[in-house]
Amino acid sequence: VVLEAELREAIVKNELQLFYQPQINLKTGQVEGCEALLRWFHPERGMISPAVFIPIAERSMLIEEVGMWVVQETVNQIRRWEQTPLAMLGVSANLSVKELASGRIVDYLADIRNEHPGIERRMELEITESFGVFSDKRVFDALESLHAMGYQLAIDDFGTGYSSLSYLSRLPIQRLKIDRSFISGEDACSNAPLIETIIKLAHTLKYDVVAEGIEQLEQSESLRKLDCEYGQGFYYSRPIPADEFEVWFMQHQ
Ligand code: G
Ligand code: G
Ligand code: NA
Ligand code: MN
Repeated sequence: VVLEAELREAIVKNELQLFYQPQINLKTGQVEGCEALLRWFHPERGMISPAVFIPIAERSMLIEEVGMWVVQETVNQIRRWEQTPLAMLGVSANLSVKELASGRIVDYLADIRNEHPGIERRMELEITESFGVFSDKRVFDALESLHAMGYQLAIDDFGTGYSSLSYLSRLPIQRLKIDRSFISGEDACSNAPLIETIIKLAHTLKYDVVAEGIEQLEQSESLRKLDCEYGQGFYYSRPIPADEFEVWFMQHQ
């Protein structure tokens, strides 16, 4: 309860910040996008992970405030990168299914698109797969609306949730992100046939694949051989602040 009240304050007091992690085209080695990952710099407790405070925000409508802040800041960053070499990057923001179910974020993203024409082609929205969420009609309708507006949609942490194949094939999405536990987890080696199957499944459904959690060159090479389109992970870069990301980007080119 304390943390929830403090989080509400944190938005106003500017304690939230987005970090960015590059997404690499595995065929060309080029950076084609980045994922925005939320950080909370608490004046006394230091940096708090979204893994800690997002679940707290999700227990109340506070998640809507957080989500709208994330969307606005992602747009601001895209605009700041206009007229720079980073202008071609797609930027992914994470959205909680709790927000999609309430629908307010959908209206917000409609307004954003009116205010910033074309922004929907630069912005991708990542939604984490979790038990049964895509069978919730409100969530499905929200995804349909965002898709109709032209936003790119991705299912995050794929393989750890339980989305049924029948729903998966009907989602208006463009990408699946394979959860990092398959790539860099303890069982990563024995997972190779599973990863291959996930990639084939995604391609059958006409979705692109992003592999998360790439920590070694060999992992990126085996994924490329399996026709995985994109990769993300500590091997390329950890999530870093925008200014550091710009430096990293210029050196990577
Ligand atoms: O960056 P990493 O530890 O730091 O992220 C931890 C978890 O928090 C991940 O599951 C990630 O998807 C989630 N997360 C990161 N940023 C955001 C965000 O802006 N919104 C939501 N809803 N989740 C986020
Ligand atoms: O749930 P989501 O996929 O959005 O979470 C991203 C999380 O994964 C962040 O916490 C980010 O810091 C973390 N992450 C990104 N790349 C790697 C990696 O190569 N290895 C590990 N262990 N974690 C990673
Ligand atoms: Na994500
Ligand atoms: Mn993920």
